[in-house]
Amino acid sequence: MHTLAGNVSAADMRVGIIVSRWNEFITDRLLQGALDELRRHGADEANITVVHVPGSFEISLAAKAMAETGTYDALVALGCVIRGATGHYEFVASAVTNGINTVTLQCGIPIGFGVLTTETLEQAIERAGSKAGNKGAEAALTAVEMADLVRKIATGKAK
Ligand code: INI
Repeated sequence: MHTLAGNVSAADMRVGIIVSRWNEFITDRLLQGALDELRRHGADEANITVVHVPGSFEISLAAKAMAETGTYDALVALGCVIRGATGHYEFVASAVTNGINTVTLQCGIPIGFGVLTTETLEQAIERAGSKAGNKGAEAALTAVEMADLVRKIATGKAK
């Protein structure tokens, strides 16, 4: 039997982070969480690139452009869409979700999904480094694990 699973070492990973400026109070905390998690898992600072986009709607295009350079092992998408604060919540939330899914499948690159879609600002705060953890950190770690797993699947080697 062969068993393959991804490790969470970021030591040799080139990671791109796309972060939205909308609700920056929240997304900056997601970014700090992601960076902290990558550092704690051995990432080399020189191998991390942070790209800022206006809103969550723009994340997918930036992710696609980064994926197409072929210079990243993993991407992390960070944004925050709050229902109470926007009439077009559903459109922005579904566009970024579907867009990221399309990029990850079409380009074959893992993308950690750290886009908060919440009812209220309070829920967003909870997920950005308070009682519900930091979804930016979780997304970064997931992206690293998946990048390692994809490598292993491609080579058929467990290490
Ligand atoms: N973008 C977000 O990331 N979060 C939001 O809550 C939000 N609201 O409230 O509208 C939002 N809108 C901007 C959108 O992502 C685009 O940047 C904009 O529509 C221009 O394309």
